[in-house]
Amino acid sequence: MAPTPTRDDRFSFGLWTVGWQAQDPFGAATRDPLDPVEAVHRLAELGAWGITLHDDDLVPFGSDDRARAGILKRFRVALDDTGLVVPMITTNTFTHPIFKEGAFTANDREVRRFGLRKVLRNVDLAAELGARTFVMWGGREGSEYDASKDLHAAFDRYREGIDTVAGYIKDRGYDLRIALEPKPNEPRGDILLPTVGHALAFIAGLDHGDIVGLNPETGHEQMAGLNFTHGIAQALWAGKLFHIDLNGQRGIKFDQDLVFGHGDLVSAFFTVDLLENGFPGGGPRYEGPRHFDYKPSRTEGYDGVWASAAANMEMYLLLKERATAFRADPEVAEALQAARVPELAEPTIAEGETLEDLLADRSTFEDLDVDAVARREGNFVRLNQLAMRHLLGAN
Ligand code: GLT
Ligand code: MN
Ligand code: MN
Repeated sequence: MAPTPTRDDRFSFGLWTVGWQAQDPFGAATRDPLDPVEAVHRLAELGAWGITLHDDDLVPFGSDDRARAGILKRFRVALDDTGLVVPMITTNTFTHPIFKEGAFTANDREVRRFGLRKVLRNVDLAAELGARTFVMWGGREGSEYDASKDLHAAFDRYREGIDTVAGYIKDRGYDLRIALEPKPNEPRGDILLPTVGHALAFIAGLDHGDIVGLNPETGHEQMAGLNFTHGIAQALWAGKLFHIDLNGQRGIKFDQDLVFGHGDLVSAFFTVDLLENGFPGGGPRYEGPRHFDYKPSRTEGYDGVWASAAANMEMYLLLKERATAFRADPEVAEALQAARVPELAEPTIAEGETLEDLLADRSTFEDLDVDAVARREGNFVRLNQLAMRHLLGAN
């Protein structure tokens, strides 16, 4: 029996996900536009808790203030009717041709100033709708040609832009944090801040880095051949996992944005295990929304769109059940011991031990039977097979 989502699961979806009309670089849209109000109602019926959006997903680019107010009012009514919340808002700085060369790092200063104004206006909207996270995906911040960009200046301008937005959030007293979303490429040939690691290093150099963290996306790390669970683990360890974009990807290729778990299923299992059960030896936990950023396949009509939205939540809940059973299994506990997993939580230098003590401890070096220690087995494969049994429901 498939589990059913409830509000308590805190599942959220981008309006641009179910609302994607399936236009791609090779073909026109295969679906009619989706009314955002219908999206709110359908997602609520399916058991979602939140909906997220770019400014332009809801209010078409260039709308005047009156039209904007009317659209927002109608959307708010749908939220009130359904109880759906808006936990995150993001800005579109990539669709309009003005952003073809970037927003915060465009060579053209007028573009940068326009980009900042668009983002700041959207920060106000985020606060107005009660969002707690402001995602910034700089999809157009990058280049195709290395000669076209002074990279030193680009990082300066990127820092200036993010610090300006963060400073504005603080000045206005908004209860909002920025989450940067890394991606290695697409739509630009190479995008700045391509991975979780690059973004973490960038945040460390900001003036207002205390309210800037990450929104890692499963497929984006996997496009770079990286281990997504390792990426979110390091973000958590650094206290920077502010938000998450869950989806599916199969290998190093274009951004597939598949349903969560429909790409690398084994990796998805360990992602859910970390999000739901935390690190085996304790540590920071992810408390934010379980947000899906996927694209319903171009082959699907609206029946398929809603089926795929439900599939994301079902995959997550199925994996949660399996991961919980994995952690509760006494055989797994024993296999973890055999693999010395708990031992890693023990500091290498004992409490109260000095470096001089270590240097004087002949058992650590001079008298150590190096060959005997080298012969110890890892016992990792048996542990992993137990995880696979749980994943496949064979336990
Ligand atoms: C765009 C991108 C996503 C980002 C969105 C947030 S925009 O749809 O493909 O990965 O999360 O700006
Ligand atoms: Mn995303
Ligand atoms: Mn993506």
